[in-house]
Amino acid sequence: MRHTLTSLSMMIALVLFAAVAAAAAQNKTTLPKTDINPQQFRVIYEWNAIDFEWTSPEDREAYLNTSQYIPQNVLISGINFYGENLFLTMPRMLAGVPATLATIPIQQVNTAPKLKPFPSWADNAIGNCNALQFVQNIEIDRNGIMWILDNGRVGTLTQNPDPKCPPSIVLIDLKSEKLEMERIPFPPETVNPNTTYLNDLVVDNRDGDYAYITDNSAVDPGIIVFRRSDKRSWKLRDGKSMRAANDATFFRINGTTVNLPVNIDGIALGPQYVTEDGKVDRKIYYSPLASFHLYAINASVLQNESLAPWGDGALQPYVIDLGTKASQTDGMKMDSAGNLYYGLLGIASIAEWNSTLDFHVGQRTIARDSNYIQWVDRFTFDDKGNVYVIINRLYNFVKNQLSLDEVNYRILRSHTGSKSYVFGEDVTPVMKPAYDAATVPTLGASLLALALAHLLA
Ligand SMILES: *[C@@H]1O[C@H](CO)[C@@H](O)[C@H](O)[C@H]1NC(C)=O
Ligand SMILES: *[C@@H]1O[C@H](CO)[C@@H](O)[C@H](O)[C@H]1NC(C)=O
Ligand SMILES: *[C@@H]1O[C@H](CO)[C@@H](O)[C@H](O)[C@H]1NC(C)=O
Ligand SMILES: *[C@@H]1O[C@H](CO)[C@@H](O)[C@H](O)[C@H]1NC(C)=O
Ligand SMILES: *[C@@H]1O[C@H](CO)[C@@H](O)[C@H](O)[C@H]1NC(C)=O
Ligand SMILES: *[C@@H]1O[C@H](CO)[C@@H](O)[C@H](O)[C@H]1NC(C)=O
Ligand SMILES: CC(=O)N[C@H]1CO[C@H](CO)[C@@H](O)[C@@H]1O
Repeated sequence: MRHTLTSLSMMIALVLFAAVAAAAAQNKTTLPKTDINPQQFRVIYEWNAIDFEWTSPEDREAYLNTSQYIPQNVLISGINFYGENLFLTMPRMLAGVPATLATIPIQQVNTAPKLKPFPSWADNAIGNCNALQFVQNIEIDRNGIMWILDNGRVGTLTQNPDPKCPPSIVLIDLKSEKLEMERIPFPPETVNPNTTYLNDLVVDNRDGDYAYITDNSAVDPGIIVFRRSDKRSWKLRDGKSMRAANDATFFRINGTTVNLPVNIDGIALGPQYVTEDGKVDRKIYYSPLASFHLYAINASVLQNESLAPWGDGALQPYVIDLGTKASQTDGMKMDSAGNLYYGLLGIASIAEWNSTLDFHVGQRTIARDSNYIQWVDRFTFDDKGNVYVIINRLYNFVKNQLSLDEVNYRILRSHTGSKSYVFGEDVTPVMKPAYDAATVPTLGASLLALALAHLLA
């Protein structure tokens, strides 16, 4: 056995003071040393290759025989948490991925658990448009609704990507026994099934439930907004902040260099706040994979459907460039207090930003280790104050240089005391009267004075 419990519980010694200086040296981003509050990440699961809970051993053999299961082609990418389980996504970038969504127990039973397709094997059947085809990421909202992004198109890393089914949002009520899937296809005029790449999403449980979805399509990147109450969707574009930046497409990791000119990718949602005019708003944060910048935009702007027909540039007046990071980032996640967790791919690090502080000074590296932190893909929180991180060596996967003799996938965990942004506090708008409030007291007072004057007369 490669994986002993000793190696499992071994702490990664990766708290860094030196890394902060190194990160700062890469750019002008200053990370204040005094702010460092080290968090320790542990490896809780690790796999050389992903295997599944099969109906029978013959089933596994049949899948292997027919190349419906090719172990080196199964990459874990997304992660989420609900109840007793972690949910993992396996995007079908190559052939031989038998299921695209699966669970493992959150309670550790062994170090490399087999994945159980979710909701079932049948619900993961390729070519059946009532089943899941290509899932890169999911979100689970505060009401226990799972929001699944199904891109519909499989084989995205092959010569002939195949749009098997329409790109869709699939909803499952995790509180129900039956776990029925409600599939809501995107209209092709909003989301082109031949070119879209539904990458990641955040869910905003206000005013009819919104999802803000990153589409890192190579030809038409943007943010797709979906409103659950009336199932409407629209797409908003901004080339400047949503396309890959020329100076950020190369990734040098663990001796390997890859060129990934990938557009808008990670997305996060900030806490609710009251605006100057008394309304409630939130900030959406995003970054292309190939970019050193973090961008933000007000949710109220994305909710404005009438901006969609304006095309590229419509969002430009509203996009805020918060500044640069020390390296590129794939996934990111915000907690309910507005702390953003994100990876810094080129420097094998995990970083945190308290969004109440200026981005230039508020970032800090919380973990760095070139052996264990090899491509931070996605994050999630559980209900006990832990943050989980998927590490998947994506650079090896896309270069087809995976070795099944090594650990390729890990899940790290750290106790931070935080919970997901979906459980953030609800704030109420400040009610303001329709008339000019400032003049009313004056008017009232003078009327009263007038009345008194009459009484006294
Ligand atoms: C460093 O920061 C400058 C100014 O913010 C920015 O123009 C540049 O692209 C950044 N470069 C890197 C490598 O982060
Ligand atoms: C898989 O292939 C082997 C070798 O051809 C064969 O012996 C075996 O019966 C096959 N198994 C199944 C379940 O089809
Ligand atoms: C997608 O490609 C198919 C086949 O080439 C074509 O018939 C269809 O019109 C395309 N859809 C869109 C929305 O471009
Ligand atoms: C939506 O955008 C349009 C076009 O810029 C603008 O006229 C309108 O006021 C906006 N609506 C809201 C509710 O912000
Ligand atoms: C976004 O919201 C903030 C806070 O309410 C406000 O100050 C800012 O003007 C808004 N930005 C845009 C571009 O609407
Ligand atoms: C974030 O910064 C604010 C303002 O400095 C501070 O009150 C808050 O405690 C910080 N949050 C965390 C989790 O450090
Ligand atoms: C060149 C290089 O850094 N290679 C390392 C890649 O990662 C493996 C596993 O952590 C190391 O053993 C190599 O030394």
